[in-house]
Amino acid sequence: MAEFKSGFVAILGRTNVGKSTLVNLLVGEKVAATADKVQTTRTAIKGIANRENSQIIFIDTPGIHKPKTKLNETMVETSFGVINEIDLILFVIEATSKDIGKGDMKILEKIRESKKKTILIINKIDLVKKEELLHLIDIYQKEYNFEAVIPISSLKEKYKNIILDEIEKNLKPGPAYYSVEEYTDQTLRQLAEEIIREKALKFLKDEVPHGIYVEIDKMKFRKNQKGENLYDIEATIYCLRNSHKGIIIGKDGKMLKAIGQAARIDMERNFGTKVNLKTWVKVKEDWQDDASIIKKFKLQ
Ligand SMILES: Nc1nc2c(ncn2[C@@H]2O[C@H](COP(=O)(O)OP(=O)(O)OP(=O)(O)O)[C@@H](O)[C@H]2O)c(=O)[nH]1
Ligand SMILES: [Mg+2]
Repeated sequence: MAEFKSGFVAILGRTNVGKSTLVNLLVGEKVAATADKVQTTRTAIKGIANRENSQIIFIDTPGIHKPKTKLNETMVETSFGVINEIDLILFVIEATSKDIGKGDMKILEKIRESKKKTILIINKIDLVKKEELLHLIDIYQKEYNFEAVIPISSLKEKYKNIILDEIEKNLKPGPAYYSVEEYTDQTLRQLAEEIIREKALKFLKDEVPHGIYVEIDKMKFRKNQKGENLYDIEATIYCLRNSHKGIIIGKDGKMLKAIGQAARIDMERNFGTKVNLKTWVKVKEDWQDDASIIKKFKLQ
């Protein structure tokens, strides 16, 4: 029988290239929020893939970008901090890139410094022609000795095992660090926060979603009248300005209702229970520079 393997794998890349979408695909569960907006992921999140002969622990990281607030700085520090703790890197780039931009160059430098084994993932190949892809592969292969270069689309299930097999090849024998029933290190509270924030990102536009964070004020388990498992959850969505608060609540409370409903559906699927969700919106100016709040985004 093949020897059991395990290892920690960091997913690194610029913001919005599809890192969290990829982690969710590889794990087979939704562990990280995804959105068509930049800076969706705010801290390192673990997702676990349990296979017959291996356990792979993925660490999704905030996308690399130019920091403007303390929160942004912390996010980028967290991403690069993860490199020291892992066995393998998945460096995710976008197939639509014509060249190696500043952000990707910075990531390449950090990878070179670390000398870690790295697999280059070229994501979103559905958006380009094959010739463009070959050029990109060529220029990246000149920069680093990658263990493999895999062009994929994170939206397609068929790439899942191709990537997992390649990762498994590059791991060393080791034990399962987590119970095989687990697929993330996040608590239910953290998952609930992430799900609400994802829905807010989905429904809100412009700068509003970037200025929010979610806190679960209460999460209590009980049986309902039908004897079903149920969580009563109360959450607050914090935002930067009064005008944002109005937008998040929406006309006649419609926006907040839509966010809450979509979040509840996801939570019920994720938790396997009924969910009774109540949400509030509060203003907290400058929280993105408040050390006591952003400490929760730091690498633990
Ligand atoms: N067309 C296409 N879109 C994709 C693909 N993979 C991801 N996306 C989309 O790209 C957007 C960003 O995806 P995320 O997974 O949130 O990106 P991320 O790299 O985690 O972003 P940050 O957390 O901000 O760093 C979402 O709208 C995804 O649906 C792909 O293969 N093809
Ligand atoms: Mg992400």
